[in-house]
Amino acid sequence: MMALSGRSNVGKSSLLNALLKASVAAVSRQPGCTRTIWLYEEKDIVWVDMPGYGYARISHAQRKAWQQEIRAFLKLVRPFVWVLVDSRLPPQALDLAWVSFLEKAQLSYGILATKVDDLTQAQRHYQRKALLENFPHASWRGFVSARTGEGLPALREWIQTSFLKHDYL
Ligand SMILES: Nc1nc2c(ncn2[C@@H]2O[C@H](COP(=O)(O)OP(=O)(O)O)[C@@H](O)[C@H]2O)c(=O)[nH]1
Ligand SMILES: [Mg+2]
Repeated sequence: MMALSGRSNVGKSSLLNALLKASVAAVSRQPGCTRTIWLYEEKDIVWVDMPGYGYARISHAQRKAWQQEIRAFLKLVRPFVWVLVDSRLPPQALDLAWVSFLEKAQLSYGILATKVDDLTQAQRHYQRKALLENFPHASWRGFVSARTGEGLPALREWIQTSFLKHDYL
């Protein structure tokens, strides 16, 4: 099982759509569109789409309730967790805080830097180094674009050759 986590609007639902090659996950320009935990079954993997963190326009109480639900779900079910970060931004405090929660809960995780179609080659080079420096304990790190499909073959390759063959399941 693999769960997609990350700030609202980082591209979780879009990436899931691109991976599953079907418009199954709700995608919206409006943050906070994914309002519950969704499960999608692929051949060997169950994918989890979840509400994002850090969306300011829902009530504090609602956000807190989602966060508690998500944390409880992850601790109980213990999926591999993908942390999606926006490749166009420097590392965000919320992302670093989320990773430290995952590490404390001893959940395995990987980093996917989204929307790489918006980066120049020089920016990719710079961001690649930043990802390694900021997330040294991630099982895997990669750039992806739901829009162009860039990075998806490498991601699938890692899932097939490392994840599914080892003891993450
Ligand atoms: N340029 C670019 N935009 C993207 C990409 N993936 C998603 N987006 C846009 O980012 C916004 C949020 O996407 P969504 O998948 O709903 O994010 P979520 O809130 O994390 O589930 C939408 O406007 C998407 O069109 C991508 O690969 N490249
Ligand atoms: Mg979503």
